[in-house]
Amino acid sequence: MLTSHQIEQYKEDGAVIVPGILDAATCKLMKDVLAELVEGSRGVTAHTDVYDLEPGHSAADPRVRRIKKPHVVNPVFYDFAKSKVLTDCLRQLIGPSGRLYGSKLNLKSPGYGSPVEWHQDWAFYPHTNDDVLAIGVMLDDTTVANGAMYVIPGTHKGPTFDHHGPDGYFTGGMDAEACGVDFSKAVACEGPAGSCSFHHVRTVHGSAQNTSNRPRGLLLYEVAAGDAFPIMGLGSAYGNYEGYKERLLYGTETITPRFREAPVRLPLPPAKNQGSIYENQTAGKRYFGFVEPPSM
Ligand SMILES: O=C(O)CCC(=O)C(=O)O
Repeated sequence: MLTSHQIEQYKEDGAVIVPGILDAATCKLMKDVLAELVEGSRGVTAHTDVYDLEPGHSAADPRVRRIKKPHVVNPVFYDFAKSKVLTDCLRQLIGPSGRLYGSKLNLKSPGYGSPVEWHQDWAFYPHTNDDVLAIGVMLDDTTVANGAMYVIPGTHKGPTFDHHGPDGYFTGGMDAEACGVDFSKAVACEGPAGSCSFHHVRTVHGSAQNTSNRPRGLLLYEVAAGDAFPIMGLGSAYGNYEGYKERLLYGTETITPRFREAPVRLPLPPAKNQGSIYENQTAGKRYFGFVEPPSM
């Protein structure tokens, strides 16, 4: 359970970091599964439904940027999303029911793990109300050096920023110069392995390249209140209504969405570079530096 101080911080800042949520045994299991998955990526040469690859990936030197939908790939990831320790926290932050909209496991390998440009998740998946958040489960000790995610406190109460390029297409990234956000206020979500960050769906966030010699694994669960309905429809996240119902993590199902006003910009026309946020953002401007990794 979260303390009243932690709940207050989430409401005020749009993010809170809570240590000690993922137990060491489950963390090890997840990392073992992850190591096997990375090993398996030697057999692929392009992005797949499971792998998003770093530039320079090869069979000899496998470089995975993201495991897509880990909750589908191995039950250890779905089971933890449904665990009491997480759903107790979710109840306190988004209310009496919650649904897993999606999951992803972003790896930042030592030396080259890619940055993620500033964005709001809300720009990708607006809902009928904004009781929607992402949980970042830290699988490694996480600091600025190995690419901790940054959040800009208070931005969840402000506008929904433009995530489109000059040609009008969605890029999934903000123009850091034009948007007027004060990035000097960024707070790094640091913590020992097993810590979780909870960030509001409208909170501006991003992260730099990992230039350290330590990995940074961040398992992200995107969770919407059970009565927050995705404005873009069920298709891309759930497939269909059966899939939608199956992803209720806790609470009671409803077909009565709750509406609460929040500024929305649709992610349309869709990004020219499809596949993942990394691909979408290649069409936009860069804020975080990126040093091309040496290939083997
Ligand atoms: O991996 C990170 O540091 C940030 C991830 C993120 O914001 C995303 O994948 O949408």
